[in-house]
Formats: sequence, structure tokens, C-alpha cells
Amino acid sequence: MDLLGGTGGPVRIAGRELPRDELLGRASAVAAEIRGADAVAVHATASLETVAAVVGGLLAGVPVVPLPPDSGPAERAHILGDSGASLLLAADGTDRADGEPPLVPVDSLPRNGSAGGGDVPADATALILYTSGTTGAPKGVLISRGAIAAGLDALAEAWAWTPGDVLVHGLPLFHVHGLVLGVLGPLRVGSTLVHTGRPKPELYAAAARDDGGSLFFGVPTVWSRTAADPSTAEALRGARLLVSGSAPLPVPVFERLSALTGHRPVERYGMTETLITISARADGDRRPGYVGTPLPGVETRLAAEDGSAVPPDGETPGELHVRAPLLFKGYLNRPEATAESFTPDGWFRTGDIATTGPDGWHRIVGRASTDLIKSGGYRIGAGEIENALLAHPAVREAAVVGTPHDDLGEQVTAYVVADEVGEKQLIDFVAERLSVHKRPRVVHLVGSLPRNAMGKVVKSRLGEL
Ligand code: MCA
Ligand code: AMP
Repeated sequence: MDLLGGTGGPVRIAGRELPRDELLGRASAVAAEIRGADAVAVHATASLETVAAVVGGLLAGVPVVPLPPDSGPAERAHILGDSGASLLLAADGTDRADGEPPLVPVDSLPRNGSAGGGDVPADATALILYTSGTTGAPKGVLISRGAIAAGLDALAEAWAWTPGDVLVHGLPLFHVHGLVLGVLGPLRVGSTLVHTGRPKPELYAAAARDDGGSLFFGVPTVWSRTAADPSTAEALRGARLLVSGSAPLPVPVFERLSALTGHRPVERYGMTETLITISARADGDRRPGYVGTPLPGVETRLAAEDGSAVPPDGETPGELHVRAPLLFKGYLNRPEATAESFTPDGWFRTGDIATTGPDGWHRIVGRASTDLIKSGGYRIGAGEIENALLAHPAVREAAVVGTPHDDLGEQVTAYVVADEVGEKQLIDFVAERLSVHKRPRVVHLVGSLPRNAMGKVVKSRLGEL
């Protein structure tokens, strides 16, 4: 199946630009180099090399595993080992640790590859995205070409996204938001992409002024920083659509952004496992605190803790279940985890608590587990951070939770029982082993952790310490 359109506007990333045909030429060279591999890893910096590498994987029909470029050795080794990636795609000269797969220098390959990838079936895995669960190391989410195509077409319809749009964002290229929506989206739709390198409000404002930016993607932290800077926000008045997702957009940020930019932002909801399932529409209402209605092809329902149906009365919360052609194929190497994430009658359990109104509008009101933290739009598993802290020789016990944070939504907060070690040392210790964004922002050194009669840490009582 053809996942990407053959024509369209240029791709610019952090100031470097390639016309569409040149980008496809580079991607074809990558495809020729990797054809036949079981999976390839991409050192996913915000760069044209990352885009050429990912598109090369798609052309060759080889699953692509984006590696967060700041991930420390433990996380990187886990992703490379678990995914079985046999090649590492990166710009020439990128550092590679001993034992890592051989490097394919995507920017210095001979340009004689043919773009034809043959007819890759829709159920073939396009991407393996690593994402955190409540416990243990991140799991590889298998995303098919068909899911990406269906997910992007549903968004194009809902947002009236056309080749005439200039998409602007600066999100990381190793998650669904920045990579699937933010890179494969414009490549499929045919619109121009201006990636600002980092998701900074002043860079979004410059792209609105200088590049005709029409469609803007951000996580709530980006919109909250934009709303706090009136001249920057006002530069977005000429845009067509501002879209927020990956975490809840606070109502005051919605209101302030609307007042400053003249645009009521479109909020949408999704997960790595499901892609985007619910959204407000370009031609419809946008309500602060609500994520919209299900996209075409998506069915939703709410379930009480005992599994019984929750009425769509706009008030009663229940766990959100979804069913759609854009769901993932499963977690790599983890059949039990895959099975557990579906109900016996085949609905995906999101773990998010929602309400639904009779008009189909959904509101996300919380999460079933306190062990998944959303900080700056990044999903972070408490268990992974606890294990990283426990690897420090001075740490005896550790418990990690998300605590409210004005800028990030939630921040990673750790309670640690340890001998002779400082908070900063522990923060740096995690930052060196895992992706830097997973580091605790706050560490409380405490004498003991609150436990119940079974010896399990009672996280709801950590705040009392
Ligand atoms: C700080 N730094 C450190 C340390 N502390 N480096 C080493 N050791 C330390 N102890 C450095 C970092 O490397 C970085 O450097 C700088 O300090 C700041 O880092 P960071 O914490 O990342 O910055 P921030 O400003 O706090 O980040 C806010 C952010 C970011 C920009 C909004 O959180 C972000 O990009 N979020 C997007 C997440 C996302 O895309 N999620 C989508 C998931 P330097 O500046 O040099 O880099 S997909 C999803 O959720 C679904 C499908 C959906 O619905 O979309
Ligand atoms: P990830 O797998 O990183 O994509 O994280 C998915 C999670 O992000 C979901 O399960 C939600 O908890 C959260 N999320 C995404 N979009 C929204 C939104 N618009 N409002 C509230 N939570 C969101």
C-alpha cells in the first residue's frame, strides 16, 4: 500500500530544507541499503536525516525503531536489544557504543537506490515505538502501515488538512505526536512541513510570520508557554488551526490562547497504542476541557470498574475503551501484556478515565493508575524511574509519583530512602541512564516510605511525608 504521497511541499527541519523529490531520493538510497533487514533503529534527532531514515524504512517495508537521541545507555540498550534492530541509521559520524548495530550513514549514501519498495501489505509493521507502562522497561508498540494511513486520513478529514497547509511544530521525532502526525502527516497529505527544531513559542511565532504557517501542533506545555507571552501568541492570529494534544490542555490556557490568538484551539486525544481517536473538528465546536468526538471509524465506550457499561450522561466517569482500525498490532515480545490490554470482547483499555455526553463529546478526567505520569506531554512510567533510582548503590527504597506542575502538567517526583547521597546526584544519575526528560525534577530524601499491612508502598500517602 502507498503510505506516503509522491508529491507535496518541502520539508524544513531546524532551518535546513529539502524539496519533496530530493527527500524521497535520499529515502530511496536508505531503502536500498536496508532492504531485507528485520528492523532498523533510527537515532531520532530533529533532523532531515531522521526523516530520510524513517521514510527509507517505510519504502523498504522494514520496521523502524526511533531511538530518543538523549536516551542514556540503559534505555538505549533495552530498545536496541528488545527490538532486534540490526542496523543503526544516523547522520555520518554519529557516536555508536560498542556492541550496537552497524551504522548506516543516511546523509552519505550513494543515490542509485530505486524508490520502489514493492507492494508492502497494510498489516506490515511500519514503526516500533517504545513507550512506558506502569512497571518495568518500556514496551515496543507495533504500529502497522494501515493504522497510520487510517489515522492520518481521519485527522485530515477532521481538521480539513490539505496540501495547501503549512504545518509548523517542533516536537520530538520519536513519538506519535511529532513523528506520525508531525512528519508522516504532511508527507501523506502533501502539505509543507516547517519543523522548528525545538517546540519554542518564539520559533512558532517566527514560522507564522515568515513561512505562512497555517496548522500548528503543540503539547499543552508549549501552549501554556505561548499563552504566557502575548506578543508571541498574537503572531499566531493568521494561522488556520492550533491543535493541542498528548496531555490535558488546562482550561485557563485554552481561554487565554483563544483571547490572544483569536483561535479556539482544537484539542485531540490519543495514545501510542491507538493513534489519535478523539478530536474536535475544524468545522465544529471546540470546548475547553473536552477532547471532542470520536474520529471517523472509531468507536468508544465507558466501563465501570466491574466492567459494566457506564451511561453517556456527561457526568459518570468510566474507563475509556476504544475499537478502531487504527489500533496497534500488539506489544513486541509481550503477548501477555497485549492480551491484558484488551477486554475479552476485543476493546482496547486505554487506562484513561473519561465521561461522554449524549452528544458524543468526551472529557478525560484522569487515569486509572497513578503509576503513569504525563510530564510535558511525555508518558513516563513510575516503575522505570524507581528501578533506575534503585540501581544507585546508596538507594535503599524509592517511590515515584507525578505531582502537579504549572508548566509541565505533572512533574516526576521521587521519594527516596538512601544513605549519604544528594538530591541532585540522584537526578543526574537517572538523567544519565534514561532519557533526560524522564529524570525526577524533585527528589525528597525520607527516612521511610509509607507501607500497608502487605508491605506495599501506599503512594497516596507520600505527600504527607
Ligand atoms: C536538564 N537537562 C539535563 C539535565 N537536566 N541534561 C542532563 N542532565 C540533567 N540532569 C537538559 C536537557 O537535556 C535539555 O537540553 C534541557 O536541559 C531541558 O530539557 P527538558 O526537560 O526536555 O526541557 P523542557 O523545557 O522542560 O521540556 C518541555 C517540552 C518537552 C519542550 C514541552 O517536554 C517536550 O518536548 N515534550 C513533548 C513530548 C511529546 O512529544 N509527547 C508526545 C507523546 P537541550 O535543551 O539541549 O535539549 S505521543 C502522545 O502522547 C500521543 C499519541 C498523543 O496524544 O500525542
Ligand atoms: P502516549 O502513549 O505518550 O501517547 O500517552 C497517551 C496518554 O496521553 C493517554 O493515555 C492520555 O492519558 C494522555 N493524553 C493524550 N492526549 C490527551 C488529551 N488531549 N487530554 C488528556 N490526556 C491526553
